[in-house]
Order: sequence, then structure tokens, then C-alpha cells
Amino acid sequence: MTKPILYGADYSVYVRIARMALEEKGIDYELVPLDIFAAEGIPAGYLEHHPFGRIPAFEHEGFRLFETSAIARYADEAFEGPALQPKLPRSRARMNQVIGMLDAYGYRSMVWDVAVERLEKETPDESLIADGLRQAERVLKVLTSLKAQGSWLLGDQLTLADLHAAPIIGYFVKVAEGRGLLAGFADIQAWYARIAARPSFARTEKAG
Ligand SMILES: N[C@@H](CCC(=O)N[C@@H](CS)C(=O)NCC(=O)O)C(=O)O
Repeated sequence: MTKPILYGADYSVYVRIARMALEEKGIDYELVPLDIFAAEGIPAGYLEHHPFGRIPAFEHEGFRLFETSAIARYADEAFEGPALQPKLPRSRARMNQVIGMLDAYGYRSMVWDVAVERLEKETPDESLIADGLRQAERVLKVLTSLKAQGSWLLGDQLTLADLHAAPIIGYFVKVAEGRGLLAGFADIQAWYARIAARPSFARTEKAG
């Protein structure tokens, strides 16, 4: 079997989600650097991999995919290694719900409106950050209510929900406001400490 290829950059939250799934499965993959924010623009030909010009994109023996959730599910289902999706329909639905919620309501508020705004802007938009924190608080509240008993979000099995949430929350806690808010959600804070201690998290940390 030839190595799957993932196109992306190590600064990207979504690339990290896909990489964590590949790492947790023990899949030997190649990360082809693709800087979506490069001053010279998106490299010629990349739109054939991702028509919307985002990262990551994935390729395995001629089979191309984009959308991180599809990549992660393919990695789980097409390769050997520990199962990253529950078998029971309700647990699986819960996993999909958590992933969908993070995509729809968590990523923008936690990563862009709070962390990127605080870290990257010379004059951060404080009202955007305040709105982002309010939304992030709701996400953490709901995550707390959805979390099953056990080490991981779905219980004792590490699943794609954990691997989806970790890079988003990992970006959020780069800033003091993110760390402060997370500290008010003890279960999720403890879960985050566990997932952040996994080799898959360390190996996908942005270099430098
Ligand atoms: N729905 C996409 C989202 C991917 C995404 O938004 N990636 C970001 C990097 S974390 C990106 O490429 N942003 C470039 C842009 O917004 O132009 C997925 O699940 O893969």
C-alpha cells in the first residue's frame, strides 16, 4: 500500500485534526506542505485537490478527498488500527453531533474570533472577542452536558470527537481568555489535559 498524502500546514486546526486521526491509527502518511495564506496565493493546481481552496486535502492511491471529517472517517475505516468510532448507533450519533457542533459553533468563535484576533491583530476587535467568548462558553457548556463518563468525550473509547475537539480547544487556550474560560469547566479541562498528553497531540504541534 502506498503512503496516503495529506496536503496542509502545521498551523492549521483542521489539518491537525486529520493528522491526529492518522497518527492515532498508526498510519504512515506524508504531509505535503501547503500554505493556504501564502503571499503569492494558493499554488497552481491545488484547486484540483480542494475546489474551495482550503486545507487539508487528502489522497490515497489515486483516491482524493477533502473535508476533514470525511478524511478522518476514511482513515478510521480503510486502515488497520484502533477503532476511532463507536459501534452503537447512539454513541456514534453523539460523536457526529459533537463534531458538527464544533464545526458550526466552536471553530469560528474559539479559533478566529478569540485566539487569532487576540494573537495576530495589532488592534484586536474587543467586541468580536467578547462575542466569541460568549459563544465559546455556550460550546463548553454543551460539551460538558454531552460528555459521557470516562476519560474521553464518548466514554472509555477515544473517538474522532476527541480528535476534532482537541486542536480547536488547543488553539483557544493559547490565549489567557481561553484558558480562563476553560478553567470554569472542570470536566472539559481535565479531558483536555488527557488528550493534550497523547503522543498524537505532541507530534502534530506546530513547529517553532
Ligand atoms: N470544512 C473544512 C474546513 C477547512 C478549513 O477551514 N481550513 C482552514 C485552515 S484551519 C483554511 O483552509 N482556511 C483558509 C481560508 O479560510 O481561506 C474541513 O472540514 O476541512
